[in-house]
Amino acid sequence: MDAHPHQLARMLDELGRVTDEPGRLTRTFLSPAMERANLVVGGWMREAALTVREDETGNLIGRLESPSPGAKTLLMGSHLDTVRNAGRFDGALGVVLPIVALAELKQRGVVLPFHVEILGFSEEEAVRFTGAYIGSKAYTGRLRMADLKLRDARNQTLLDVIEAHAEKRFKPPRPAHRPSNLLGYIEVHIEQGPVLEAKKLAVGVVSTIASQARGRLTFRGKAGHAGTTPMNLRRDALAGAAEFIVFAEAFAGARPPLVTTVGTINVQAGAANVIPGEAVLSLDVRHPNDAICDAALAELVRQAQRTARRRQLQCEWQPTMRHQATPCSTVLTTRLARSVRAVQGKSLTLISGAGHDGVVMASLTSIAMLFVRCRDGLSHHPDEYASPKDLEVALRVVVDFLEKLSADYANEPG
Ligand code: HGY
Ligand code: MN
Ligand code: MN
Repeated sequence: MDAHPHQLARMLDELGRVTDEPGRLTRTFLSPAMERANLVVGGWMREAALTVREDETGNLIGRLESPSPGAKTLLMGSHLDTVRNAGRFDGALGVVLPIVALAELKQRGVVLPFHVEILGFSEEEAVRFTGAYIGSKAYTGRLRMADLKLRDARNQTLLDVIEAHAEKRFKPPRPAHRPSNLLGYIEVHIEQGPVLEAKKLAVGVVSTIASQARGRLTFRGKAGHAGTTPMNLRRDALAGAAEFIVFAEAFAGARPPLVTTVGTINVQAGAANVIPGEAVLSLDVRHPNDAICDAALAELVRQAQRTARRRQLQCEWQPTMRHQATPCSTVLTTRLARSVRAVQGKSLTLISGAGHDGVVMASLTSIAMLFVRCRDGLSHHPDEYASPKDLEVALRVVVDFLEKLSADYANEPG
């Protein structure tokens, strides 16, 4: 793995071609493409002299032992799964960049005084199973029996899928490390937003990962014949859902930086000549502040119920995910910002509207995030793009961070 400036870009291009869906990038939990991705990234980890293992939930774990056995461990990583028709940087960047950084330090003969573990989490995007963060929850010992009952579109439970993959019985694992043995977790990720581009900066650091609530809203009415049922006698579930979707958009639009998204809708009977008897939609609500996120969600659900009553529909809300706003560690983020300034001249601190594995890793250790500019702030889209130049800046920052951390650690390993 040569430290060619475009090496990182080329690796992400290659990994971006590992997909479950020919013609577009989709990798979902424990899918064939995820297995191939683990083989490709695991090979790069081995080239960088890491030992490589995969845990029962498909997390890829590369470890570089320091010569001092009693040393602490620095964790770095992100997720290797993707949304449907994804970009090639979301998640993958945070796994591949640290590998290239360690390979470069190795080439320069630098021996780190602490262990490093690079993590490729097996599921962050909640595409196959709602609830998200299966990989980092397993790694931090936060996977619960209730999670194992989640069902995918083929009605398979998470437990079935894990046991079929692991070819043995599975129960939620304990944390991979004791907090006292860890130096922290660093996640490099594209910003997936417009701020760095607007500020003409390649990289920045994250203060907080926004509060996030997700769930399912079901509107139930009465199916009927599209040709013979007068409009005033209908109880059209999809029309009720549509009225709610427009309300939710306007509600958030009037309250920035609140954001609400209806990303999926499932209509029954789903035929052109049948009045929809049921419409099930996903609702994703986010805000940097937990209380405002909670209040907004409550008002949106109340509005859905008011709309349903007026249209003689039923309406049911089922929460599927709730993550509080997650502050990054000031100490670790200050260290990271110091390296950003050393490489870029100045740093910028921003809030992450996107969720990240750091939300879960924060339950185990201090976290810090390095954001990398992406064109037009576009993500969760095949045109997602971070330039080789910006990738190189991020790589320089991480190498500088590791060098400075080793110098400090060597003096006070405590
Ligand atoms: O939805 C998110 O914020 C992340 O991309 N999973
Ligand atoms: Mn994502
Ligand atoms: Mn991501």
